Amino acid sequence: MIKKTIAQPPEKFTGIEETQIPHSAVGFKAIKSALTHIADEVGIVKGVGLLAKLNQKDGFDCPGCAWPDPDEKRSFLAEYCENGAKAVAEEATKMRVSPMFFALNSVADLGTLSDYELGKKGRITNPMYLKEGATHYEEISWDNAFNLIGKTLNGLDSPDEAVFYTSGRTSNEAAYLYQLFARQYGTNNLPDCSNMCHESSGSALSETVGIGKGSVILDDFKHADLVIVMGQNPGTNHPRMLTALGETKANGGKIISVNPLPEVGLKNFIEPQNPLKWLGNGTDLSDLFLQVKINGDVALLKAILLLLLQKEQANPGKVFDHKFIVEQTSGYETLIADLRTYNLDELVAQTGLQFDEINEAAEMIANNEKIIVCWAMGLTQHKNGVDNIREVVNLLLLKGSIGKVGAGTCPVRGHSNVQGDRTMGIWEKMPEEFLAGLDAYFDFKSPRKHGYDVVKAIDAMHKKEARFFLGMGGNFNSATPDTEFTAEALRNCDLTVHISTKINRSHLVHGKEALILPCLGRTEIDKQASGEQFVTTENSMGVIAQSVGHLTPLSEYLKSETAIVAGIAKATLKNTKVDWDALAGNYDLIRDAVEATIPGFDKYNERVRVPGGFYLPNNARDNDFTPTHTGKANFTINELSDIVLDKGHYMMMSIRTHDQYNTTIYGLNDRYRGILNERRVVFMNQQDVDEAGLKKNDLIDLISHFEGQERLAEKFIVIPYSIPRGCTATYFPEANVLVPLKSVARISNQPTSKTVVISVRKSA
Ligand SMILES: Nc1nc2c(c(=O)[nH]1)N[C@H]1C(S)=C(S)[C@@H](COP(=O)(O)OP(=O)(O)OC[C@H]3O[C@@H](n4cnc5c(=O)[nH]c(N)nc54)[C@H](O)[C@@H]3O)O[C@H]1N2
Ligand SMILES: Nc1nc2c(c(=O)[nH]1)N[C@H]1C(S)=C(S)[C@@H](COP(=O)(O)OP(=O)(O)OC[C@H]3O[C@@H](n4cnc5c(=O)[nH]c(N)nc54)[C@H](O)[C@@H]3O)O[C@H]1N2
Ligand SMILES: [Mo]
Repeated sequence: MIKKTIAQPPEKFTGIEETQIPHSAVGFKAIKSALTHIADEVGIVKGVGLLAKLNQKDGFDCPGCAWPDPDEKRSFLAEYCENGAKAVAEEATKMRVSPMFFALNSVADLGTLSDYELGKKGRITNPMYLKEGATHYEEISWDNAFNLIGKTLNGLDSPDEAVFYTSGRTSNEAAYLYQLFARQYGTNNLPDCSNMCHESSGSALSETVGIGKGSVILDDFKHADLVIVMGQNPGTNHPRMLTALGETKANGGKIISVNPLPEVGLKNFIEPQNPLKWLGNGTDLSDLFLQVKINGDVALLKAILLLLLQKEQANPGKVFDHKFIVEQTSGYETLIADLRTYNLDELVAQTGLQFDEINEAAEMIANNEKIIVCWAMGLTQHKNGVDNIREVVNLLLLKGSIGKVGAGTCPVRGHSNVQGDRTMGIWEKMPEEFLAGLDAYFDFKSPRKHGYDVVKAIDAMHKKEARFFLGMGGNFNSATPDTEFTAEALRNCDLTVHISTKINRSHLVHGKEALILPCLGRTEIDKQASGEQFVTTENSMGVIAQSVGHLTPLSEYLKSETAIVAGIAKATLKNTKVDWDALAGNYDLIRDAVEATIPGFDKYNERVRVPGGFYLPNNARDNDFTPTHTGKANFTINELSDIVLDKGHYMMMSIRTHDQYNTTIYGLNDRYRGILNERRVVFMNQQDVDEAGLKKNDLIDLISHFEGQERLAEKFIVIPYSIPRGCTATYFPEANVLVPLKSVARISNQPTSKTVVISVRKSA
């Protein structure tokens, strides 16, 4: 087994405490927690002023999740949530990581800190450089940093030896320039966090309904008869979604949640807007909770489809929308023929649920027409992640529940601009139409060979077929699977560069040489040659809106992401016809280029200046499925999960706590699951704990098994929890070392962070 290095967070035990799992999400405690983080990190006066600008039409887009803001009036308290406030606190912190800090702390010293401790050191103030063989980062000028990058890139044998990663906080303007630079340099190696996030959704939705994005808008939640929330924990990861679910309920709609865990946010919710309600009982959300086994969703959906078919036969024309099926879809007969080959009892057994529960869900679906299905990582991060979503689409198409008010697909995005970055061309395989548009406008020829996604990029760096890594945000070392393998891949590079706001583990796992380039955050004023700039983002429902920073930048040495890309491009590209200074000096010019090269951005500069922004076109929302390969919405045939657990093996999902933003650890509590002050825990079913001869709070090692290989993560505290037999849960990124790089979803090549087969043993 591979040796543990500083690529993994150290095993620091912080003194676990348990607390009662709360009855409701949000409410008074959430507001208190938000304000505590703001007061501690930013200071209360500045912090509250900042929150007043969060998600307001003249303010900045929350750097937290991609959940949309209401189109209509926005209330002061409602438009941010506890975790949005934490995201702001994290960025606007008073703490600084200066050149002095790096002089005092070697890379090895920093490696002994936990991710939580690293993050709390504060914002990076100056560009930093790690010489070959050096132990400490030292200050470097921007010009020297850009020249080093240019020299390294120009020294590679082929542009395909460079990898340009993007995390999803990058604005549309910076993302557009970044992909333009990568393509002018000569590669499509543009992997992004989306490869690990909603890639399965994009693959499934493009094929079935002709657009890789969701079809609903926020208002649809007010009109839905039924919302099904699958594999998602909105109470923690998209708290403002609870308001939308509350509206569904207030208007008489019903909610089904499908999750291996009884997540608090899906049970009950206390509105933050109305202080009079803070101490009340809140709104009950889920009408039916299906505690499915990890990876049991295809079986569950197939069982539901089979039951719907039976109900349709008993009551012809009452369950399926035949008009929609005939006019708008392709593959109905094949789907029905395939469904009939399944045995209901076998399907039910794979879900871990009772027949009656599934039948109740099928009844609710049969009796309602306007259905929204929401999902996130619980469906996408599996070997059959694409199948999960295609099966969701099968259900919606049978009901005609797409392309009309109150109905449709709702993949809930993660990073606040991950969807926009894709729209801007951050993808290793952008279609010909996009590339041709870029070529025509900028008068060059972009490469056509597909680039590396995240998994392929790691593999290429590991094989030394790629030797340069640039991260536009993110934390590549810690967010990706197979931590020690990925770390070796990064260490194989000649140069690793990170454009970051805060210090993270990827800065410590470096190539021969390394750079950290500090950038402005969304909360800060972005002043360029033509004056103060705003940037734009796209939320989960396709709204493009502006985001304006309000704080004075924390250091005079910070540059905007756009300016950094322009600096790198100028130092690298010899024959570019692009006026990089002009674009970086006035973001309106970037938006003009976007308008000219990407459909849906007509009058971009004008429309984005209207408060609230504008919607991008969405064929599925408009009930038009002609962009698919058949010209219709496609039913698909999907296979059941073929993973069979050996005796003593468990399925492990790696999930987020309530106090983290991906690899950024805000705090050590997972309040909604009753765990305080500790991250190294493993949730197990009580009967599994008993059968394994373990007890609560025992320390165990986790060993993952994949194609005859084993991977080890030591010392996790056993927590008996309400989770189906054979299922376990750990936190990301501590458990990433267990996720094998080659364990990926079919078609989308997305890492299977939620289907990891493990065994356990008592720690020595
Ligand atoms: N505060 C905060 N907000 C965030 C983030 C954050 O880290 N912190 N991250 C952002 C990002 S990038 C993303 S992608 C989203 C992530 O948002 P989520 O997808 O909600 O995040 P996860 O914690 O990965 O939770 C997945 C949920 O799926 C369930 N699940 C796991 N496996 C299965 C399964 O096989 N079937 C079913 N039905 N359910 C399953 C888990 O129990 C869990 O409730 O949140 C975004 N917002
Ligand atoms: N095991 C497991 N692994 C997972 C997941 C899982 O559920 N389980 N989820 C996956 C998912 S859904 C995702 S999206 C990825 C996330 O992968 P990434 O996006 O790569 O990771 P983050 O932790 O969000 O990145 C945090 C870093 O971004 C930098 N940063 C923050 N704000 C800014 C900014 O405004 N500009 C710039 N340039 N930098 C900034 C900071 O330095 C911070 O340390 O992880 C994936 N990995
Ligand atoms: Mo994500």
